[in-house]
Amino acid sequence: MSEAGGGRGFGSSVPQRAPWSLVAATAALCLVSATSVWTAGASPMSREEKQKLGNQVLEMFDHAYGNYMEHAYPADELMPLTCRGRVRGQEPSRGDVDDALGKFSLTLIDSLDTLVVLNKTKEFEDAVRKVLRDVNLDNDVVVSVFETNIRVLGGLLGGHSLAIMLKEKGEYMQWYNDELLQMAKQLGYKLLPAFNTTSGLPYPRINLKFGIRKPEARTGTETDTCTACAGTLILEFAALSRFTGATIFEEYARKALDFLWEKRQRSSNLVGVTINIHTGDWVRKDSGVGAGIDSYYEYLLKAYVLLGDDSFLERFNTHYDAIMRYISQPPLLLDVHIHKPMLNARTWMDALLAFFPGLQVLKGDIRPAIETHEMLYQVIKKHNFLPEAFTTDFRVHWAQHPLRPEFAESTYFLYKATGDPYYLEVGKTLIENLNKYARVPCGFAAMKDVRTGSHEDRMDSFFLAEMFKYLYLLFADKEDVIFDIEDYIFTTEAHLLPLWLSTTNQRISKKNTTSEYTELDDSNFDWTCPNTQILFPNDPLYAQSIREPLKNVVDKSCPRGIIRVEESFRSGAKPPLRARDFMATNPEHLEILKKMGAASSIDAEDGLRFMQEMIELSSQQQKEQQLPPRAVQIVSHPFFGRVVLTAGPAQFGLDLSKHKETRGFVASSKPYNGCSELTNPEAVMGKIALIQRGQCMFAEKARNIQNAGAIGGIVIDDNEGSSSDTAPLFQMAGDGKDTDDITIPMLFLFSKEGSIILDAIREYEEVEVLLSDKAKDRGKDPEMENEEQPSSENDSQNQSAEQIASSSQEVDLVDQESPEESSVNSHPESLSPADTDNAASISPPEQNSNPTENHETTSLDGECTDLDNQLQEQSETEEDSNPNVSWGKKVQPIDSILADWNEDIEAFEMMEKDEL
Ligand code: DMJ
Repeated sequence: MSEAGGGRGFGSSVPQRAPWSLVAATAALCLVSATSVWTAGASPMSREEKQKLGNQVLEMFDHAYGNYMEHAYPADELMPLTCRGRVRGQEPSRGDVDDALGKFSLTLIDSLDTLVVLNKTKEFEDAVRKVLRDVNLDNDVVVSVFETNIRVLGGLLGGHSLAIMLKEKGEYMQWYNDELLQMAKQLGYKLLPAFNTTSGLPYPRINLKFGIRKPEARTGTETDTCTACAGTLILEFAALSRFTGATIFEEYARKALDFLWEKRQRSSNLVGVTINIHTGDWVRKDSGVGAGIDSYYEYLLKAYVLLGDDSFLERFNTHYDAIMRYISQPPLLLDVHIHKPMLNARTWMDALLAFFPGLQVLKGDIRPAIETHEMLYQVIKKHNFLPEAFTTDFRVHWAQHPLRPEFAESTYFLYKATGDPYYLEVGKTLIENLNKYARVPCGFAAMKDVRTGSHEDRMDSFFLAEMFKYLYLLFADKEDVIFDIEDYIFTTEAHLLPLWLSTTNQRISKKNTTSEYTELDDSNFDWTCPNTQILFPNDPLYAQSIREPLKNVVDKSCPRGIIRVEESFRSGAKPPLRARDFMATNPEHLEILKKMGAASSIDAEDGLRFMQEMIELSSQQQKEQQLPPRAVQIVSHPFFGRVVLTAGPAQFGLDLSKHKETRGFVASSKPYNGCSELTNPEAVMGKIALIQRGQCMFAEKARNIQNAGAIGGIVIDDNEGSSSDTAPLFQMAGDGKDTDDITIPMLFLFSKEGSIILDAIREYEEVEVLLSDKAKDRGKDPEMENEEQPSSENDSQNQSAEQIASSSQEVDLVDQESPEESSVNSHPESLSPADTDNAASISPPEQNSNPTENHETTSLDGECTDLDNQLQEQSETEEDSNPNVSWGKKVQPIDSILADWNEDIEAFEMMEKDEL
């Protein structure tokens, strides 16, 4: 999401603009004054330091883009751990994520306008030539309409916008003759069949060659799409129409938006997450500002900015009012039910909502933007990155982080709005974390688990399209960018579209639906410009004063409903019983439970929320019982701790979550399956032995390598191509006997991760690894000690990575063995004697075996209110005196309560349906 330059002066720099409605335009003007006013607060950053950080961003971009071009292009994306291109169909399917890949050199197209923003004009010219020469948009591949629109159509249009700007300047791109626009138009026509529904909402997927519904298209039977998927088209489609004069694109995108608006839940003015594209029924009736809905709201406001159409602003304001009423629970943004908007639908937030503070800046509502951004920053400080989802008490819910740019985007806009150098420091932390934890010799790798620091072999194209733009612009002064960024609007993928499109080719008939909009009273605009007194009082510490109370919100958070519980205490009412606080042995709780659903509507509402939370909690508990992964980190040259592989633990041997990590050089055992006494004990003595999965129990392998003197073992899956990206991790089971004799740590790697170590051995012979529960020691990389001064060392690193890559395809095993020895897919070790089916190997890990998780259990301190303290103390006392009341031991009561209430839930769902 976003708006170029925070809108600083964008009205004045575009001469023939359609008249603006007050809100967005004046918000933009407010930002001008803010930027010039703020000088105090965090210490100002010198021009030199800003330039140094800007240069660091440039170097990082070169590392990401250079490795993509060298090792992956023309593939869609770079796989930075194995240093090769991701080609759909050649890698194990990752499900929906792969629908972004259309064999159209996605990363190159997504990077086009970033090259110009980063002042790499020559590289841009080369890149455009490559796109024109190499990219085929007619592949027989099924792609996501949404992703193709925002990344590919947006990328081509952003590239075209800057190509014509450069051509006009007279130096670069003189040969350019709208070729990118022609490609964009071709792609636009390819996407149009997706809109062939009675509702006008597009199908979620389309075959680039065969369209929809034909047998050879392999798509067109879908019934549902997400709201963001149907509502994030207008910027690209309108730009395409206005650039080319072909009005059909804008018409289709408008029609889809009109339909979504019609289908909003009329009493709450919220929209659900997924909708039936044929009937218009809401399929998922929860509503938030993150995954599934996010850019729908973004595009309403930006459509107004780009197209000057008041109806979009009115729709946005109506939704925004609802969001602030129900979803915003400062500093949290929590999903609610569209029909019962006082009812939270989740107890966790997703990382995509990090764009929202940036959108609030564009709207002109700075205070909640500062609050939410600060809360997110606290989460990042705890985990180095924003996990894909985290709970209301800031525990990790989904531990991945695919290098998403949303938080950097909001940081940029908040800096533009406030001029507070604090946001520059935030940006500096983001840069440091990316270099320290995500940078690998061949690019930047997504985090598989922010708790262990392990990587995923993935570098999404949006990392280049968005992250580097926002980080670079954060530190750039006007003269550091070769054009005026304020003449453009950012799409959701941060592609740049010129604001002059607002007055070009306006031939679309606009629906006059003003009478349908909710009358918003003045209070709706209290938090928006032009109320400069609220936004920018003459207090240079304004932003800081909003952040201050939230400084410890994550580390020292009160573990129960932060705001609403406090509020109910203040008002004298008893706080409702929350599922996470429920104790089956507490008579008061049982009494409350009985009352729920009976007497008053408030009780009934509490009851419904309780049930919802119970379901959520129960699935959360199941998740938490899943395995906390371990990490295998390659610490020797040239990896220096940069490559961290996701590993599964064993039920026996040294528990790495309780003990110090084990570090050592690796050696392959002979026989490689480790199923008999080792014939090369001298090679594995004092080392970490590599053993192949299969042919005997895991424990037997462990004993054999331990007897040979190994200090640890890594079992590598014999199932070629398996990877922790696509297969669930499991815990290596024992052999049913006493395994206390096994004292060394044992970890399991899937084949893909294992082959990274095997390839490294082939290349460098001496490979040292660290086995731990969380990656460490990254600071020891000599290159990173010099990272502020990018040097040719990078090149040598890249070269090493390249060498690994070139060898990676050839190597299967370091140690060849006879075909009989390496029988594939026979895994007796995974069968525990008590349970002989395969599931035995996937035994539940010890609960809370991950110290990070333990540590994350929030504890009260002075930051909590006294009442919260009392509540917590009470609950702690109860737990102390009755050890049987911990959640882990209450699984049965929860299950039975849920079973009893199943009927009620069904009734509730029916009720919701009726309301529609
Ligand atoms: C981007 O592709 C877009 O910003 C999209 O709207 C959602 N987020 C991803 C990156 O996280």
